Amino acid sequence: MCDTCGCNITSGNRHLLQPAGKLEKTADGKSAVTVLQSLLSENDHQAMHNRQHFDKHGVLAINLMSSPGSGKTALLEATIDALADRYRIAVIEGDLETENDAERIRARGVTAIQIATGSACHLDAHMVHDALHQLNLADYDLIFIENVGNLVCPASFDLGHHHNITLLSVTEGDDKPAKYPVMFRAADLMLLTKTDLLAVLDDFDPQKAEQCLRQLANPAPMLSLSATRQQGLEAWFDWLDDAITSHRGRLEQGETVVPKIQSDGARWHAGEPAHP
Ligand SMILES: Nc1nc2c(ncn2[C@@H]2O[C@H](COP(=O)(O)OP(=O)(O)OP(=O)(O)O)[C@@H](O)[C@H]2O)c(=O)[nH]1
Ligand SMILES: [Zn+2]
Ligand SMILES: [Zn+2]
Ligand SMILES: [Zn+2]
Repeated sequence: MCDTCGCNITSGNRHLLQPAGKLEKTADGKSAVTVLQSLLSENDHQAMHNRQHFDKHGVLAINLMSSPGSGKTALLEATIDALADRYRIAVIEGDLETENDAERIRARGVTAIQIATGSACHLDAHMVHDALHQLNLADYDLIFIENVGNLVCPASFDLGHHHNITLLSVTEGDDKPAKYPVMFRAADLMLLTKTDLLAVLDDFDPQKAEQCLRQLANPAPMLSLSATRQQGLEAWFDWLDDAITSHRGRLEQGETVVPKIQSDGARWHAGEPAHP
């Protein structure tokens, strides 16, 4: 459980806690809560730095979040197949272990950097910084960051990206936004995935899924698609076109956009009780 696991101590920021590290415990002792909160604030600094890297090169960075297996990599495969001629795309992949997803992306002819988080259930800004320094950002228009499959923690960490997209596959149940509000509140776009399976599911109601999103006071659009059957992809591509055009417009005005970060999840990571 994230209220006690300290899962925001990762290989990217552990040095801050070590002897002579910025957040090393003082002799009188800092509480674990203070240390974990300080780690989140260090993460925010790093994220700002990452966003400056992206913005300097006119790159739009998108964070994909969802449960394990809801179709993030399949969506990226279909998107690359359709848009690799229109945009220069790279992918940063986060999983606990394996290069599997990065290999699937590379098989499409696109550069992919795999981050193995080990035990951490989310990506953080330090890990993404290591990955983006392995890319020549001038070579790309669009960078997707596929976060670790987890419906809570990834929404608590700014990675330096611009937009959050939350996927909900139809096999997960239409009440997921109500039950796991943290990630769905953070979404700039909700993608209902694997809709080809609706024909064999008798209890998933897309309207109810959208209602649950609205009950979180999130006005983000919901798009329905099937990546493997190539259905509903045009509306998703249109959304991406608009997002890239808007981002370029903002950059010309010297502006950027910061994604929504959900402090509920941060509260759990900071070691406070989830149910006061
Ligand atoms: N029927 C159907 N299956 C799909 C669709 N998209 C993905 N799948 C299947 O769902 C499984 C998981 O898909 P992935 O794309 O690997 O899911 P993921 O979200 O990247 O998974 P993690 O990275 O492990 O979190 C695979 O067997 C896919 O073939 C879809 O649109 N329709
Ligand atoms: Zn966690
Ligand atoms: Zn994946
Ligand atoms: Zn840097």
